[in-house]
Amino acid sequence: MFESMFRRRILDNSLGKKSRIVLAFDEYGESNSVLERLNWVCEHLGEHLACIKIGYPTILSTGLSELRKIIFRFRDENLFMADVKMADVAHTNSLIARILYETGFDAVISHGFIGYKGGLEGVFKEAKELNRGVVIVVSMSHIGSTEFIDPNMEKLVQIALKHHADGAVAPATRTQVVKRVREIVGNKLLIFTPGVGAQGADYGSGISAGADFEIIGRSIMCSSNPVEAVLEVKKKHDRILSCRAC
Ligand code: BMP
Repeated sequence: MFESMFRRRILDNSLGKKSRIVLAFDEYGESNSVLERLNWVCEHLGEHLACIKIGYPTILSTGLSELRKIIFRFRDENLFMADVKMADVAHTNSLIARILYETGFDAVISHGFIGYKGGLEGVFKEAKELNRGVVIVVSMSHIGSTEFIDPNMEKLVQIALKHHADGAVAPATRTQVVKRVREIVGNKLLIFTPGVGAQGADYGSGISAGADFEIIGRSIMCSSNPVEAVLEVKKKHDRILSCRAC
């Protein structure tokens, strides 16, 4: 199976750091304090994280040029994923993806429901040219996902597979969806599961359902001791993974 650079790097990182955690960094507010917080995360939590996912609240607070400096400072030991859930026409998606990859992001998240022709193709084109990652949302952790997205989940997974995405986002809050995605994709896609912690799913619920990674934000970032919180999650994941191996 063809292994993209992002897939290889995140799996190596995960193995080396013994971590299935993708930290959702969604800090916002005054630019310098957000940047300082990100710097702190890279220095103190980075050794325990498979990847750092940065979302709109942060990107809109800091802008890209300062963010770029931090990403470039820490990118040898850390992976960075831009969570902008693209959902535009190909030309615009292509510009957004290029700007984010040039900022140093290793992967971008895009919605799948826009379809490939004239939509997702812009993202895949940039990813291919710059050898970076694409992760497709196939189901979401909030209940509204069952209205429009989930009835099309299997088609979204097929688009991700057909165009060689690196991974899919599926909800730890509805583990039957994660299990079904795993049944369809085998080991061809990495599965990233948000919804753990602050949104109510237990630590480890995504991994137990067959996901590769859990996306976790507030329950780590808002805890009084984020390092301890990360270590607690890792312990939970270790227990589940060692049971899976027996
Ligand atoms: P938290 O653990 O604080 O709820 O953060 C979850 C993160 O995952 C947020 O960055 C959110 O935007 C993202 N996310 C989600 O919660 N549900 C989805 O279906 C897809 C996401 O990317």
